Amino acid sequence: MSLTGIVQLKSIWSKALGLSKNDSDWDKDNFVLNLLGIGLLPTFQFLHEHKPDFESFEKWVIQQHGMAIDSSLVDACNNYFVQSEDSNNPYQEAVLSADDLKFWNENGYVIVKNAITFEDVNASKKAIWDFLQKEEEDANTWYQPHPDWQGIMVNLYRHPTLDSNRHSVRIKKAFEQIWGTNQLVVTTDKVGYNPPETDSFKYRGIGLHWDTSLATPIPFGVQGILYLTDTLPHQGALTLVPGFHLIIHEWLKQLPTETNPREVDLTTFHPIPIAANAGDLIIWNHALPHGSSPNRASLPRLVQYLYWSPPITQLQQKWL
Ligand SMILES: O=C(O)CCC(=O)C(=O)O
Repeated sequence: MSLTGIVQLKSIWSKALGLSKNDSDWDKDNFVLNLLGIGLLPTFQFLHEHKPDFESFEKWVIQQHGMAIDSSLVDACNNYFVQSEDSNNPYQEAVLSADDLKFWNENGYVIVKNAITFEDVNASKKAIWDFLQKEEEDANTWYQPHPDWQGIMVNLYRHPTLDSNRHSVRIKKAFEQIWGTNQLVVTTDKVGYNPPETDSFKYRGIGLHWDTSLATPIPFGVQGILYLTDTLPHQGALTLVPGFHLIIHEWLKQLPTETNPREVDLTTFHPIPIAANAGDLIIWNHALPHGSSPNRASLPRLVQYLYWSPPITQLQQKWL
């Protein structure tokens, strides 16, 4: 008898522990773990580290979610629907203007200005600085290693203010406008820390890439990044190729069969760094080549990764 009653947890647990070879329904795993507010990556990290029996795993899931999981949430997890929202929210008005949506369609990205408040920016930055045991005002601490700082990513997933950012009504509304539905679930993803390069510290991110399979047709999908520091173009800004979503299928078709699209030099397509302010959210179409960039400014870049998408999205099963 399962402690939580959430059917998909058994499959998640058995896959992570190598007890099942079935890896076909990771979209359902993702949905259930995001709906629970736990997230796929932290869960797999826990399972790989602790190799718990199923009961201990379920106890951990319950703990992550407070002391009990509401039965309506269990139903939503089992039936792949999103629980209804509070419809009395003043921010339910459109967040993206007609011009924003036109820009989005043409360029494949859009900036949501002031997606979270100044207070939430400060609380989020403090959460990251504290977690990393570094001081914003003391550059001597910026480069000290931390086990959960890998590349430009920081394995901090859950924190009250980061959770609250995920559920910002302005952010949710912007994604609703893009997807054309309010039946969406938010990812529980990492945060990012990218300090300025020095003589002894070099940028540790990766270049332009895609996080989706390039098997065609590429289903529509989005990604998002919330800037927590004002970010200049040369301050490690997100860099992407505007408009590439409009040509990607043609581009892939004309590549010689032996060419790996992920190894093609895309600089000829004029990638641009996206400068924006602390509290701004950038949403991009996942068909755009994108990546972070070296920080050649004087202050670190702090970010939170998050996006909303429908519970079960159509994905190419084959990774190309
Ligand atoms: O941190 C960034 O600017 C880019 C992040 C990225 O490449 C990703 O989310 O896939």
